[in-house]
Amino acid sequence: MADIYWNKKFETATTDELRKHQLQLLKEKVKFCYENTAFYRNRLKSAGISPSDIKTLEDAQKIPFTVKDDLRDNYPFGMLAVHLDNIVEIHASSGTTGNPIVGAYTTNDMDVWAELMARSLYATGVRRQDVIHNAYGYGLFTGGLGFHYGAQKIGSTIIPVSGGMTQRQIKLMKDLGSTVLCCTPSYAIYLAEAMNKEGVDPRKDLKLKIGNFGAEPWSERIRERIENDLGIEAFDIYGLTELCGPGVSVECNKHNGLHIWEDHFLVEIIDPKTGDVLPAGEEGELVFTPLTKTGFPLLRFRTRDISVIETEKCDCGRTHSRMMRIRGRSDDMLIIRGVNVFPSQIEYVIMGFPELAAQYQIILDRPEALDVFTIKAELTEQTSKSTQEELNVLKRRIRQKVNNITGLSPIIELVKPGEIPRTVGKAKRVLDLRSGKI
Ligand code: DLL
Repeated sequence: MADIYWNKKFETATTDELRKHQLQLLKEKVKFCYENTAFYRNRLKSAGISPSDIKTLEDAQKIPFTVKDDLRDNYPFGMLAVHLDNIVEIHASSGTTGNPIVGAYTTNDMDVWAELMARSLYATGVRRQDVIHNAYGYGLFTGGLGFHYGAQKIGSTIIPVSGGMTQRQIKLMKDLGSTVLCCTPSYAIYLAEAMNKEGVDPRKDLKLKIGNFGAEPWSERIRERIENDLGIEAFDIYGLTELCGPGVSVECNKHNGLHIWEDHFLVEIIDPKTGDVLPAGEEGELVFTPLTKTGFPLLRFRTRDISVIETEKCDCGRTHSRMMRIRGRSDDMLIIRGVNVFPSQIEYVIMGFPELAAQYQIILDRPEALDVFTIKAELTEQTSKSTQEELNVLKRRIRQKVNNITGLSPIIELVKPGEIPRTVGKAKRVLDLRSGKI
């Protein structure tokens, strides 16, 4: 049993031990932020809080939230708590608008990140003897190097293939005997399609057994497709540049949520509208306070990611709280003719149709007063040979299913296999052409 944990002491600590440990770190972190960053000193002062006011974990709720715009406004180094000389690596995520979000790491931050990635990979069954095909992008994006550092800490063999050149990726997986695939879930689907086209049977021709997928929302149905098409067990892994990159939480082989490494992160779930803290089991926005970060510390960082926290112990023996699969981002939520729709709801419907491939796009436009909502979905090779009448029936069934979930009746456009552009990194599923129109 001990063999399933990378760090048994922390992964199975009692809740009491964990909370005590968190409180100690929280007190130190608030004091550290207050003393070392003008940003937090001002924030805490204007909220009338001094570090000595933090006496319990609940006292964290007195601290104002930090939001993405705070990071953008203080770009690039305004929130550093150490001299730049102590920063040994910098990553960034592009975001959608304005300045990128920068993650700056001290040596200590790098050690913690590698430890958490090793712990995460280990929880999914990765061991020293594994060969890891790492198709996350290397560079400013935290995916490539985050997995790299974790794999090296375990002592596995890492293939830093990065994104792109899909045919070569398949050849390398075959020739080098890769046992673990790490990439975005949308790229895993793309790889599976490409293998199919080239006549490569992953079950016969490859040694893959584990997949570590994250960096974008994906659904249970995508998991089923990936597991089925690649013959592997697929794990969900979560993280963000602001906190370290991947390695904040991961699924174990029970697949009932992602264990948040609570000895390094204090997690809260809030109502995104009111900011009120919600109890376990309720859906809301994830808020994290990294407890061990030193270069770029954050207090109560609002992620905009929507999830649910469960606190009861998992059958794997790990005691840390679990976050359920990310439902979407609060800023991803689409308002279509006044109705709130998450792209994940559409994905759920599309993935339920075996007649469709796993590629789709949501297109929103407003040529006149009303929103026009179109779902473009790709047919499989087989169904692309259907008659127009069969396709019309299929369209009606898809429209009905979307209507059952959202109350909206989109235009369904069915396109030939391969017509929707593929991405090697995060998928772009929504095309919103409405901005600036009426
Ligand atoms: O995407 C870090 C990462 C790399 C995680 C590789 C997992 C694997 P950012 O580019 O800063 O960092 O984007 C972070 O991506 O706030 C979520 O909205 C989304 N995201 C990350 N992991 C998941 C996941 C990396 N497992 C943003 N499920 C986050 C759903 C995810 N969304």
